[in-house]
Amino acid sequence: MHKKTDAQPPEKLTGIQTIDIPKSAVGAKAIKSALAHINDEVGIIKGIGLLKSLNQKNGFDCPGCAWPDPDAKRAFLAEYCENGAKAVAEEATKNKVSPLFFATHSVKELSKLSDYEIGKSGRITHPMYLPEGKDNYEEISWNNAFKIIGNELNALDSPDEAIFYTSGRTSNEAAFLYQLFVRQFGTNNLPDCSNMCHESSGAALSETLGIGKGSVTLDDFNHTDLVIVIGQNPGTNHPRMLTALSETKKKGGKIITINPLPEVGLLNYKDPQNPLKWIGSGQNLTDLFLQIKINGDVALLKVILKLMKEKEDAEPYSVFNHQFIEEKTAGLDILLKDLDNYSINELLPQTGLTLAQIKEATNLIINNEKIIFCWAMGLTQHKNGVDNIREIVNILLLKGSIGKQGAGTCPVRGHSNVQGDRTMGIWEKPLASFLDNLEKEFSFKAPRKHGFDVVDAIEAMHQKKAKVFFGMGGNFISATPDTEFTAEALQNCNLTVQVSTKLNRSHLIHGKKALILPCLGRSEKDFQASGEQFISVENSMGIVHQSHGHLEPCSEKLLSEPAIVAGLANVTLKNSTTNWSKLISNYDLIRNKIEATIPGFQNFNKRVRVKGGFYLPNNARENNFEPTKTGKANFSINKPSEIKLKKNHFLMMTIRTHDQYNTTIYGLNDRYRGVLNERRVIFMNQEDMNYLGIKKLDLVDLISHFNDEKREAKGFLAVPYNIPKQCTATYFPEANVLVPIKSKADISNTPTSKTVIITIHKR
Ligand SMILES: Nc1nc2c(c(=O)[nH]1)N[C@H]1C(S)=C(S)[C@@H](COP(=O)(O)OP(=O)(O)OC[C@H]3O[C@@H](n4cnc5c(=O)[nH]c(N)nc54)[C@H](O)[C@@H]3O)O[C@H]1N2
Ligand SMILES: Nc1nc2c(c(=O)[nH]1)N[C@H]1C(S)=C(S)[C@@H](COP(=O)(O)OP(=O)(O)OC[C@H]3O[C@@H](n4cnc5c(=O)[nH]c(N)nc54)[C@H](O)[C@@H]3O)O[C@H]1N2
Ligand SMILES: [Mo]
Repeated sequence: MHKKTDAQPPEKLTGIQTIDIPKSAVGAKAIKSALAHINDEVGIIKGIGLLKSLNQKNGFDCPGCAWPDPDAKRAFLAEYCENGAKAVAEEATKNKVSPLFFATHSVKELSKLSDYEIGKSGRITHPMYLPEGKDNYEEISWNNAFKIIGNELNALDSPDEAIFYTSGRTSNEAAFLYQLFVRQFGTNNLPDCSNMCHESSGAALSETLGIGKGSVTLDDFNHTDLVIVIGQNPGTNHPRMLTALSETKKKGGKIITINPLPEVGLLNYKDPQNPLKWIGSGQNLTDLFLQIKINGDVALLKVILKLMKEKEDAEPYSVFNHQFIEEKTAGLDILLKDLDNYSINELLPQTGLTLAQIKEATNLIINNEKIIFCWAMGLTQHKNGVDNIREIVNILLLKGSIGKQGAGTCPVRGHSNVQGDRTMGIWEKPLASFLDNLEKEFSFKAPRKHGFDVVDAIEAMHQKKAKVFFGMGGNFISATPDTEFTAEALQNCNLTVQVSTKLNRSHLIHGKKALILPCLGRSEKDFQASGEQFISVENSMGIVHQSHGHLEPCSEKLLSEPAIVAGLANVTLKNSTTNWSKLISNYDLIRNKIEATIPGFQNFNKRVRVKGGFYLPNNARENNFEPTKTGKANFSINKPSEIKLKKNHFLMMTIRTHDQYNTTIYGLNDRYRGVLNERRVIFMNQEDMNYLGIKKLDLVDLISHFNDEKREAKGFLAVPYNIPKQCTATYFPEANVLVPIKSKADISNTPTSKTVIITIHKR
């Protein structure tokens, strides 16, 4: 077992209060909470100014989630949510982390702080350098910082000894330049947060439908019969999605929710833009709630498939869309044959549901044509995460529920530009056609060998096969699994570099030498040689649009992310024929290069200037599945969970509170789950607590079990909760130390952050 180091948040408890779980989400409390965060971090006048331009067509894109904005009408001062307001407050904070701050706080001292305290320190104002053996970061000039990185990179035996990570806030323009620099340097080692996020969705959807992205648009929610929200908590993580679901309901559509937790936001909703509705009981969103056991989804979807087949066998043409299946799909026979290998009675216990409940869901699917499936991390972060999503596709294909209005796939993305970064080539497994285009446009030989994803990158650093880590945004140590193992990996590096807006733990768990490069945030103005610039992003539904910062940068020393890449390329690449300084003088020039190399960006500079942006091509949306291997939409064979829990073993999922953005902790409350002022909690079923002799708020230690390995996280308070038996929940990143590096999804290699096997030990 690893010992506890500064890589983990401190064990300190903060004084828990438990309250009744609210009956509805959003409403007046959400507005109050948003304004409180804005007031504390930014000040109310500047804050309101900011919110006014958030998600407006001439404003800036919310740095929160990737949920799309309405195509047409946008409410003044209202196209944001409580958590979007918190995200903006966090970036526009008055607090600054200056060279004086670093001079007076050593790395060791800062590591003792909680993630909440670290984040509240504020925005980083100057490039900072931690020389080997020193305790404090020191101010450094941009030129010298670039030289240090360039020297380290060029001293490597092979370009494959460097890792270039990306988090999903990076703009299209910055991402495109960044991957170009990395490939001219000579490697495809471009892991990104997607590897820990929707990689399972991308893998499943590309194979079955020929595109790794979702197929629906926002408008489809106005035309659908049935939305199934599975493994997702939009009330917290995509609050504006509740508005879309509310529209579905108003138009007579139904909603099924599949989740181990009765998440408040999905059950009842009060429209924040309609204060008259704040009083009263709100709108019930969910028609049918299936409280699934953790990782019981394939079993559930298989029972549904079997029930559909039974009905179709009994009454041919009553369930399946034969015309669609014949014209558009491949592999139905194999699917139907495979279903015979499973019996409903064997599958049921994995779900924790009754057959009657599943029949009710199946009837809704059978009796409706236009079906949308929405999902997020509750499906992707399992060993069979890819199977989860392919099984969803099987249902949609049987019904012909794709490529038509009101129907299709909706993987709800996390970071605001994570989808765009992938479109721009941030991928360790680039397509050959994309590399061909880059080679032609930029006259260089692109590396063809696939690079490391997140998990492989950690293993490579651990084995000292990789020696330089460069992070374009994000917080690698706190976002990745197996915290202590990953800390050793980073500490093995000769140099770690973080391009960041705010202080985070990845600045404190570092290589022999370390650099922090402070960059502009989304909300800030970006001036280059030709004048003020805007950037572009792609949302969850494939709309590319512009984003314009409105605030003065929090420090004169900040550079934009594209400028940082250009600075780095200029000192590192000896034979590049690319004029990096010219490209960043006017981002239109970068966009011209994107147009020249990536399909779907014709007339990019013109179309991005049209208010609201433009849709990228999407073959699945257009009912065309030619890009798959068979040229058709593919049915697939999928495996239910293989986990067999021992009697005193529990499944643990690591989830987000209502007061965090991934590793950025806005506050210590999880209002919708009735927990205030504490993050070190474990939600448990009351019967399991009785069985273990644990009472409410008893202190427990958690040990995870993987093969013969054990990992420990100490000091959590047990909270009885409405959760299926043998299922538990803790918060990320506190529990990441328990996620084994080798426990990952088949095919997508995504860490299994939602299925960790643990034992619970009362102090
Ligand atoms: N405010 C805010 N917004 C965010 C983020 C944030 O941290 N804060 N993060 C952003 C990012 S990067 C992402 S990827 C998304 C994440 O958005 P979500 O995926 O909604 O986030 P999680 O908290 O991981 O919640 C997973 C949900 O899946 C359920 N679940 C867990 N295991 C299972 C299972 O086995 N089966 C089923 N059916 N359900 C399960 C959990 O109970 C929970 O409701 O949100 C994005 N938006
Ligand atoms: N156990 C567990 N682990 C998980 C998950 C889980 O559900 N459970 N979820 C996974 C998921 S879905 C994801 S997406 C990853 C997230 O992994 P990351 O994307 O690596 O983490 P974030 O917390 O989003 O990164 C926050 C940091 O980004 C920097 N930042 C913010 N804005 C900008 C910007 O505009 N530019 C730059 N350069 N930097 C900026 C700030 O310094 C901030 O500290 O975590 C994964 N890890
Ligand atoms: Mo994510």
